[in-house]
Amino acid sequence: MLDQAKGNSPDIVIMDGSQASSFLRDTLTTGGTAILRGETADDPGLGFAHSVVSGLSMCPRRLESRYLYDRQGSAIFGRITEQPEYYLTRTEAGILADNACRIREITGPVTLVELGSGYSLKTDHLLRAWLACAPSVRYIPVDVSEAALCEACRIICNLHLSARVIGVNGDYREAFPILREVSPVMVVFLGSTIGNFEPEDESRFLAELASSLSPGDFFLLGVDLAKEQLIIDSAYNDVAGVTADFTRNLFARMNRELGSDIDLSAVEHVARYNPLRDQVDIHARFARKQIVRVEPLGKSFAIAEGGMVLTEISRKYHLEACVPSLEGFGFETEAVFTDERNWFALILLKRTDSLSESRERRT
Ligand code: SAH
Ligand code: AVI
Repeated sequence: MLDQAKGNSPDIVIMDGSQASSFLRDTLTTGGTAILRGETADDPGLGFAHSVVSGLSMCPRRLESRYLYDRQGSAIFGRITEQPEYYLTRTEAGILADNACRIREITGPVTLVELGSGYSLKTDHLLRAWLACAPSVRYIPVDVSEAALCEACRIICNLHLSARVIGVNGDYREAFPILREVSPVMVVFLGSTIGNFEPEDESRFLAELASSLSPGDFFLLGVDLAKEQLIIDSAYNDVAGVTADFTRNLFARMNRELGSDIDLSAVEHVARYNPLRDQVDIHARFARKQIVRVEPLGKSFAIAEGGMVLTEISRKYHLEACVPSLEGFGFETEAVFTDERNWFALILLKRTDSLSESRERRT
C-alpha cells in the first residue's frame, strides 16, 4: 500500500517491498522520491519481541544493537554526534569534506547507496561533489529507522532538487539485491558502523556485499582507528550523559513497544574500551532487581541486582590489518584517506573481477 509519509514532503510515498522493483526502475529514470518499506522494517511488535526474548535467554545476556534506533534512539544518536568527546563524526566529516571531489574523480558518475544512512548529514559532501560534476545524482539511503530515513529524504530533496532519492527502510541486506540493478554503484558505509558487528557477522556481511556488487563497483567504508584508551573511553562516556540516554532508550523502547515495565532509573550505562580486543563493550547494568516482561510473547525474565546486558560493541581498527582483510573479500584498495591525527579512515575499495581468488586468499 502507498501511504503519504506523515508530516513529510507530499512527494514522499511509503510502499511495501513487493512494489519496490518496478517503482525503483521508474523512479531511477523519471525522478521522484520514495521510501520502500523492506520486510524487516520495524513493525511495533514481533521482530523486536523475538529478538529480546532470544537475547535475554542467552548467557551472558545481550540485545541486538539495531533496536537502539527507533525515532527517539536516532534523535539521541544525533545528539551523541554533537558531543565534544565523540570525535568520530566530526573527524569523518572533515575527511569527506577534503576528499569528496577526489572520490568522485576515481569513481565517476556512479549511483550512491548508503547503508545505515541515519540523517545522511555527512553524505551531503558526497552529494555536492557528485552534483558539481553532473546535473543529477541517484541516492539510495538504507536504514532501519523510518523516522531518520524520512527526515533525511525530505531534507535532501529540498536541498538538491535534481537528486533522485529512494529510501529503503529495512535491514542493510535488503538493499543487496538492488545493487546489481543500479550498478555502476558506490556503496557507502560511514561512521564506523561496521564496528558494531561481531567479527563473524562482519565477515558474513562483507562476503555478501562483495558477491552482490558487480566487478568495478565501489565500496567506501569509514572505520574508527585504535587509539589511546582515554580518548575512546571518553567518547562513549560523555559528561552530558547523552550516550547513557542512548543505552537507556533501548529499555524505554521495550517499555513502549513490549510492555516490559522496566524501572529506567535502575538502568546504568557502562562503556569500557578493551585495548587488547580493540573493542568498546557497552552494557546496561541493573542497579536493582527487575522483572522484564515481553508481553506480545507472554514471557518474563528476572534480572538480579548488578545484572548486566550487553547492548552494543564498537570495534576499532588498525589499517595495516584492516586493508588486507577487506581485500581478502574481493576488493582492491583504490585509496585510503585519513585525518591529520590518524584517528579515523575512509577506505575506497573496488570490487575485483573475480571473487574466487580472494576467497582462496582468505581461507
Ligand atoms: N551513517 C550515520 C549513522 C550511523 S548510526 C553516521 O555515520 O552518522 C547507525 C545507523 O545505522 C542508524 O541510523 C541505524 O538506524 C542504522 N542501522 C543500525 N542497524 C541497522 C541494520 N541492521 N540495518 C539497517 N540500518 C541499520
Ligand atoms: C553507529 N555507531 C558507529 C556508533 C559507535 O560509535 O559505535 C554507535 C554509538 N554507540 C554509542 N555511541 C555511539
